[in-house]
Amino acid sequence: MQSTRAALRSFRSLPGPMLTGFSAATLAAVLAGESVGRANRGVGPERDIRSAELQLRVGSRAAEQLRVGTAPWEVSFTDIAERAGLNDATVYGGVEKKRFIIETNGSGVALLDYDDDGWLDALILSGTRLKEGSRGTVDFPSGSAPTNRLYKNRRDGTFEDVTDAAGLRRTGWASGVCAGDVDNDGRTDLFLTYFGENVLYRNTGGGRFADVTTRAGLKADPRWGSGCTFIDYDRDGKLDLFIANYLRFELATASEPGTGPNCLWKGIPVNCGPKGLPADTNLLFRNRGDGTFADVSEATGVARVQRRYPMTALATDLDGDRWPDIYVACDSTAAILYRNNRDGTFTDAALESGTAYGEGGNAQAGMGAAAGDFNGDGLLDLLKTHFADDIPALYRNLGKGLFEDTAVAAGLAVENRYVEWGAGLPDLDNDGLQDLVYVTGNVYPEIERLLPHYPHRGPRIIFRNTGRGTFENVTARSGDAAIPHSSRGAAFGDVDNDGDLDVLVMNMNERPSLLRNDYAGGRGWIVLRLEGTQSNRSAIGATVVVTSGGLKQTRAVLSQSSYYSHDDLRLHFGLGASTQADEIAITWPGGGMQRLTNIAGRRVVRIREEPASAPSAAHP
Ligand SMILES: [Ca+2]
Ligand SMILES: [Ca+2]
Ligand SMILES: [Ca+2]
Ligand SMILES: [Ca+2]
Repeated sequence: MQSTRAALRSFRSLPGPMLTGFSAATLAAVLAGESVGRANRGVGPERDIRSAELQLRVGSRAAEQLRVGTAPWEVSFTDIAERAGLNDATVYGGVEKKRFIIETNGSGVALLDYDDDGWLDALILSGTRLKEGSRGTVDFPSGSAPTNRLYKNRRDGTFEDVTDAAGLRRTGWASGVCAGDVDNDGRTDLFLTYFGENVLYRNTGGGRFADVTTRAGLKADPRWGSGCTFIDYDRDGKLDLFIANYLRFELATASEPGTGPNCLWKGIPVNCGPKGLPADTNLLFRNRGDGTFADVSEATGVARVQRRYPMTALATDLDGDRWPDIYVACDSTAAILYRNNRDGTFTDAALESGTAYGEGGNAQAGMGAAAGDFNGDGLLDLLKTHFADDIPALYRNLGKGLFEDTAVAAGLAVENRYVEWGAGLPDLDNDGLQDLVYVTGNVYPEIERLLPHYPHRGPRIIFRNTGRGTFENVTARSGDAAIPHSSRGAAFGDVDNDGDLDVLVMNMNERPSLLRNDYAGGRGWIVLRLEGTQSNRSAIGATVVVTSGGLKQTRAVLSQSSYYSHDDLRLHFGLGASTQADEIAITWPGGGMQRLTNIAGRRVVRIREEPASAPSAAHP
């Protein structure tokens, strides 16, 4: 960090013509990347500056090109949900008015191949609705109560509703979904959180799931489950389970809209909270390997973190020590980074890592979280979405567990009218540069009549990665992505197996959107399907660096990210002009490393963990 600061100081004193079109923060980002990357080799600030100067010469020309909007964008989305048969409207509280906070947060979605036929299936979680003027739930006619829906991919652009056949019909206030193979039998299992009782579904094969919550020892008093993620925190090859709890909420005694300082937005009466409502604590369960889990929330220090409103959870190694950490986006409070201490305990390192707050040191309303490598340096960066009047945080990974919010420098400050939810860093045009997507929707539908600047429904915001550490808002050039909805969860995966990433989106009180990517260019791609042997079989927690044509990209196999959602476990990489991945470097969740070279693209490559890569390769 010292060398970064020194380089910045020197750089700011340089004469000016090169600086046209760049903010000081952008320069800082360019420079910091250089000096941090070089720090280990003891190269001083002078060389950093020359190198940054070179980058700027190139960058200025490109910035000029961007200003006149000549850069082609070959991605367009078509919402195929209706024609594909994803027609069941989600029910989530009031449509035009939200009386209580439980009606506002909505739920996640998942893209998973539950029947292992190589085609992604779609899971959409649902809530329910309160009776008008009452605190009781609507009495839906028998068989028509809202439920989570599982749609099987028929491989022809259409889907079949298999909710009942799969045993997944369930009515309640669902929040999040996380997925992983908890019993290492090769079938992906599911955990769902609720305002109510959470559920563990074991995938029993034959297209069916069984509710094993009680047998697994996970039956508990109702709380408000929010984010969740499977994580093998002790690296024994068995997936453990982290569960976030949003806050403590009692519907029977909850305050009515407008009845206190935390029940107003811009002076207008709205549903109360989260501020003013009591916080809860988070949970961690260790997988005993016999189908049951032990509550280790206290012993691991997970429950020690208090006074937060935790939402989406994301587990991966964030500080490069090959032990998985947990990042939790928290509403209206500091985010949590549970750093894995490698001894069965966690410490909240969000503050010291730079990921607790925004650029200005302020607490933000964290909703969604995503991990990716936007600047291609081989380190996983973090994206976190927030409330209206705010922009997402883009935490650039500086290495060694340190991050810096570069959202403004990266060009994300061009839009702030919308509440931001599900998010990701997918490479939508296969150019090897990870693009940036978030979906939007206000939590106060009744506001837009009075304040049209804050619409109930918002577009899905699409930013393309320019390759220079910045993003360009291409929403208006991305087809149906711009059609407004009040969205929450979003999941990324290649639903039609044509080599580009599609997006499944949860819409409040509407059918979901299935945004088919109609990418028209011919760039290469590769999809990696990882299978752990020593490590957990679904490889949750693995990190992969793909090098192709001089570009480096990093991705992690995640159990949850975006907003309460689950992406395809297979990792997609754009290859640009290359036809192959020159190198694939995998860090398995058990800590072992594996390298493959010259792997041909335009296909799904299945990679099994080599026994030789087992935990001996890891350092403590
Ligand atoms: Ca399938
Ligand atoms: Ca399983
Ligand atoms: Ca891209
Ligand atoms: Ca596709």
